[in-house]
Amino acid sequence: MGQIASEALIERLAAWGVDTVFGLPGDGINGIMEALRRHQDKVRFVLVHHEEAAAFMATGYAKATGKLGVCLATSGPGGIHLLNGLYDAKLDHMPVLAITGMQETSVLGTGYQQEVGLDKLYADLTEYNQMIYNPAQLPGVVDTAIRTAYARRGVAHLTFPNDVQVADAGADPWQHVAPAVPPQTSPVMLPAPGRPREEDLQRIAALLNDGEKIAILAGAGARHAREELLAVAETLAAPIVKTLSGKAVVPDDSPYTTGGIGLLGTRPSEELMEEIDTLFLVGTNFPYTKHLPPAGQVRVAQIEADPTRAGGRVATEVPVVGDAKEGLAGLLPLLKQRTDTKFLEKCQKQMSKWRDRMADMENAKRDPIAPQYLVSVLDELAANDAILTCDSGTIATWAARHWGIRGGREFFLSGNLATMAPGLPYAVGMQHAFPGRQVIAYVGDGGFAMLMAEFLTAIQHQLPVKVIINNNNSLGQILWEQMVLGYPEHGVRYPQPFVNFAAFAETNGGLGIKVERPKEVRGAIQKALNHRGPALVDVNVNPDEPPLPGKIEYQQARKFAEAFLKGQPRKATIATTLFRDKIDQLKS
Ligand SMILES: Cc1ncc(C[n+]2csc(CCOP(=O)(O)OP(=O)(O)O)c2C)c(N)n1
Ligand SMILES: [Mg+2]
Repeated sequence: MGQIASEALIERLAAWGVDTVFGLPGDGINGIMEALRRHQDKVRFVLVHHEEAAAFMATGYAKATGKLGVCLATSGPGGIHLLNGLYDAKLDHMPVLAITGMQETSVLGTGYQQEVGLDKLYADLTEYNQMIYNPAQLPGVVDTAIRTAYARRGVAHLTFPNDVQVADAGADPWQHVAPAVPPQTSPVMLPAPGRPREEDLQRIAALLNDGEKIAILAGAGARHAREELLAVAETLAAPIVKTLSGKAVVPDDSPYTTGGIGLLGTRPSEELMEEIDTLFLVGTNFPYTKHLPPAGQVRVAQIEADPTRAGGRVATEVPVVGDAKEGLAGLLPLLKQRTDTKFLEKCQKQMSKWRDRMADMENAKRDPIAPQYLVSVLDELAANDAILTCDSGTIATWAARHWGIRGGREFFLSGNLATMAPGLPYAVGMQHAFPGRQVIAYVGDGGFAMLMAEFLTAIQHQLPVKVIINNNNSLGQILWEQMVLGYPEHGVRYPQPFVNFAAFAETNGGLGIKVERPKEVRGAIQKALNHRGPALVDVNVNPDEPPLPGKIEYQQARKFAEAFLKGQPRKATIATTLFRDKIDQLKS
């Protein structure tokens, strides 16, 4: 049996260290599937239920391992389904290779069945985007695609017409005119030198050494620089504020952090931004600049890996291009040890008050179950190196505030695309990468329902993924957003009764536990975490629990009150939550 061209693709993937491809077959990729079958000892194919999930799995795999994530979908609809997951990779700067099928070259342009110009469709998405017209392009363009995904930290796309997929490997059907063929290269990607120039480090040091009240804002780009970040914070006596994607950069119980920022952040982080004279951005492209001090109020220095993003969010006096870890290590000996620690101590005091306030909300006696209590139990019982994945929604607020990073714990969500539904597929992808680690998807009922079939993927691949559902029977986040605009909620609650996701898990061979009362929470979570296979705990939580900002502005509270006055449903139950105090304050 002679080799087919698709085998050159799979062999190149293996040479680059790819061991897993997430995808779903179709008549547009039968040749590629055959190549995967022939090389299953080198590259495993993970059969999923929805291509969007395959793209999230590849993205999650890349987020957790730093390695290339790969997904595969058929021509037309399969390629269309990949899009949302791939945009998550693009927006969070993850190296992902998407492979799609395409109609045979002989019918392209004839409006053939399922003919969708995926290369054109992906134009806005990709860093590298290429149709394979000729087997002679292989394996060279595969190398270029992978190298580009790594180098530009984004999505590369190769689309293969059916006839090219099954052509003889090495077939070279046309006369050559060009003086070169695409070369096969060494499957090695060397990251650019990460240490900033010495003169740039001197300039940052000068700026920071001049500061009185300094804060560090750290993002996902500093995830590998924990030790250096803490050492710099100690030297500068500066609190570290964390973006949501950067939650795992330093432990939440560190005396040097005031936790998150933005709507989901902490009050101390919000308040210190009003007080500082110097801001040091490390590995972050934090987009919500409304939560940062206004231009002119502070001096800003930055270490950022991507030159196109350095200095791009706020007026930055010293933007420096380089790797966070190497940059901070280089900076450390240039910094003066600050002896005045008053500002840091003030932040620490406020943080201690904030932690008490959060602990109050984790009250086990609140019934219906408080979402904060649910996460606090998960936080207490999960392993010290657990990975938590999360969806966009109120869950992100609860996780940001009540899931504690300690030890080797990690936290992942769709940072910049902020899409619903990646939590479960991320967990599946990450569990493939780390079979022995506790991987937990903490998701909303809305997001889970979108891609819930991937729980079947976990069962079928015997992945011990744990799913904890914050089931408020609504699109909770939007409900509160509508009210913050001053509008009574509309079209955001699912009709009663609450869906029973546990029954779905249980019927299909997973462990499924439905929880309705606070006293059942702890036992259920413990049982799920101890379970050797996939487990799901579906918890009915209080649907009227608002994810309040750390610091409520007068305007926000006023809009809430307006929504109440305009006929917000379920006023009474909403008002019996902690928000009641604020409404009372407004009335008086
Ligand atoms: C694909 C997608 N659709 C819609 C939205 C807008 N959106 C953001 S959060 C949210 C509600 C999510 O509901 P659920 O998963 O149940 O979480 P909850 O907010 O209730 O905790 C919606 C609709 C989005 N971010 N992504
Ligand atoms: Mg919900």
